[in-house]
Amino acid sequence: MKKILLFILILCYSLGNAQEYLNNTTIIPAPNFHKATGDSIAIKGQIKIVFKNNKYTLKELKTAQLFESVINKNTPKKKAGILVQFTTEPASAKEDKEAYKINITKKGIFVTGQEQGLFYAVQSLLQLLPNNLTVSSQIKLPCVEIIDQPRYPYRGLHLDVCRHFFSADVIKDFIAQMSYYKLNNFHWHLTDDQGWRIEIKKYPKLTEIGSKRAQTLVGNKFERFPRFFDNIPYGGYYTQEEIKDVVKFAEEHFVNVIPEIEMPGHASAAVAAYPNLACFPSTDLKVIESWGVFEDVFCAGKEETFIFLEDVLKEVMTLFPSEYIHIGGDECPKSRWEKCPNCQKRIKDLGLKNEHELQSYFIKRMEKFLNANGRQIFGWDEILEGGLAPNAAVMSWRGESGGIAAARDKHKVVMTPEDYVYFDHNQGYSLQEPLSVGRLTTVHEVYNYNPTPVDSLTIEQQKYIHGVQANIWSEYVTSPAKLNYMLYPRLFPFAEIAWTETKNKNYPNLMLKRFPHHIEKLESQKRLYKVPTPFGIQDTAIVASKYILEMQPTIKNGQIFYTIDGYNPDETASKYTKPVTVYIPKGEFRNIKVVQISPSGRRSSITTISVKNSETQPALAIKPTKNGLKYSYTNKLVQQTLELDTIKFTKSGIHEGVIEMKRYKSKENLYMGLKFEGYIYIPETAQYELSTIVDDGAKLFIDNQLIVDNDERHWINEAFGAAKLEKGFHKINISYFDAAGSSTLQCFIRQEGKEKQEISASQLYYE
Ligand code: NAG
Repeated sequence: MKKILLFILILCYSLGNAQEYLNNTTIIPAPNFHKATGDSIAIKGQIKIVFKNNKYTLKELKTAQLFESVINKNTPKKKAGILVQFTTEPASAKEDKEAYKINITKKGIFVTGQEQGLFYAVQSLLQLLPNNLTVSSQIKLPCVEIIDQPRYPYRGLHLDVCRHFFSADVIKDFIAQMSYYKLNNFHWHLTDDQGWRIEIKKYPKLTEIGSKRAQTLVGNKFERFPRFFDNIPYGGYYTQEEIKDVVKFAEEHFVNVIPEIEMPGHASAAVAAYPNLACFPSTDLKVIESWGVFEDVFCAGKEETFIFLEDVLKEVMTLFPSEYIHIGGDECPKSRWEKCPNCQKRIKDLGLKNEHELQSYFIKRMEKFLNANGRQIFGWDEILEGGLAPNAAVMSWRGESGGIAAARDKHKVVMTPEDYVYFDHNQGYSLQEPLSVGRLTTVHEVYNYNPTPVDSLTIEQQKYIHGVQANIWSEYVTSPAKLNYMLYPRLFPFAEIAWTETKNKNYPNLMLKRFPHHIEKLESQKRLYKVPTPFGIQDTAIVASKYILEMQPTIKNGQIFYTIDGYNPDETASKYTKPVTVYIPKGEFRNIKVVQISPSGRRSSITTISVKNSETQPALAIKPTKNGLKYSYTNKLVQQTLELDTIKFTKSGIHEGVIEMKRYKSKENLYMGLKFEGYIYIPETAQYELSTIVDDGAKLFIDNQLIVDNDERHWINEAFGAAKLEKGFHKINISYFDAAGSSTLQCFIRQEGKEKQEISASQLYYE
């Protein structure tokens, strides 16, 4: 009995502890064990780190000096009188080389780990220091015990430098930022249709011709705003010297650099430089000036293609020590191969079934070459089509299905699904965001993503999930400032899902304790970031007679303002200091709008909470049909129609974004469609313009009449339609088709002469 009691006591203690244990930390990603005593230690002067038994490597010494220099720069020029001791551990196959321990007591700071572990320990120590250090009488550190190691061995960030180029200095800064948040793989996307960015000595035209384009598309691929070309030549590439320097810098930060040389698709820049590598050589081949998928790919029939690529990879291997080389493999149209006599001959000679098998042949051949040189390949999940190369590792970007299939097949997998970890997507409603590729990926969505698909894989298969990677594609990322904006703050939840065990994640703690600390640091560095929305609210629509507005800032000294008059809030609006009750008289509705403003005057997206009391419908309400709002999907491959669950709109508001038909993932098939039916309320009889943005095709019907047709164009596009609509309810019906397996549909409406509005979750009502 006593034992049971004791067990219950321990259980209660540890459960309580699990929630509380992070309260005092400022570390991102959250350490996997963290215990604070509540005391602190004051560093009142200069420190000198001692290595136990005087054992250390040069890298370990550098790590120690990094910490020393930050402390000693900011403390008086006298001895601190505390012990700072590093204990180095020799590399061992048993222990995780990235693990570390920190013990801060009243006596001093004690750190243990192998080379990389020590480096991460110092990143944690740096994050425990107050921001805005200046020389003062002392620096305080909390007394804590930390025992930490990563959940995944692969924690990556990808950057596309082809659509827009970033200098070697920007790349180094990017890598330094990564390592501060304990990310360890930088995937450098070096070649694409819009530019070849790596010097290859044997093929100088790759950079002479391939790194330059005549002009660039301004504005979006779709026609929300006018689109035009800027008529300004654009270019840039890294010399081999610069690359060596970046790789060395990354090594010092324990970041492995994985170069990507795209093949067989996304190769327009290469074939513009060397037209003989295309199926149909022509002087018309040029470096592409807009975005999308293009048809002139590497010819898979000619031997010279393979000779060229092997030569390129030989030089790449001398520059990058990484075990893995990324060979791309995504989005390769087969239209040229279908007509190319060389490709068709190869298909025939090898007895291949089709062009997919030809692509598979291509990848396998490149893998063989790289394997023979002691390297392994990474490819996007399209490399599964037509048969996976024997040792290839897969990056699953079109949802998780590719990764699941590869893991079941015992291949290494890195999860990088576009729905959760594409940092080129919007961070808020598109009309409040700078131009981007579209879609919506919020901090909350990133944080909720679990890279291991526990329901689809056995424990044994789960071991093949090596980690997770966030991708930044740069079609619309035109400057280093915008790069930071897209990265922050999403990097924070991302680092945590990559490092911290699921059971140790704590969303309120991240948002309320650690976001403010790290965002303050960004402010002090004058680094651009997206201001997060306050904690506790989200875009939603509910039916009620009163609403209690209760929220907390997610940035230090963040001010929150709100309106109930429908206007967008700014500093002139009501300032939020404590919970506010908003009453809604019968028959009326209120749109409560909230904004958070940083001390430097930067602002978050506006959150809208629509509350209605009674049956009166506000403008643009979408009401469920008799059976609720229905989503169904058709599966193009097997020609069947399945009905999904009726979507119910609950108080918490299950939809954060636009009428989202993303989030539905077809597990096995890549082609799918979705249908949506409901009613839209039109407040005034007038002429309306409607539009939809989707990747790839959509049709919007009002009262059974086709109004908007996006066609089945590939790539995100916006299509328009117009209709005269009478005041009152109209049936709205949208169906869409998506080739990649997951997508977002956005719908807009504009009354003639008025502002365009997104038909969004805040206009969706449930009964
Ligand atoms: C995909 C493309 C990429 C593009 C991006 C935009 C992959 C693997 N391929 O269509 O070239 O820049 O998405 O989000 O992501």
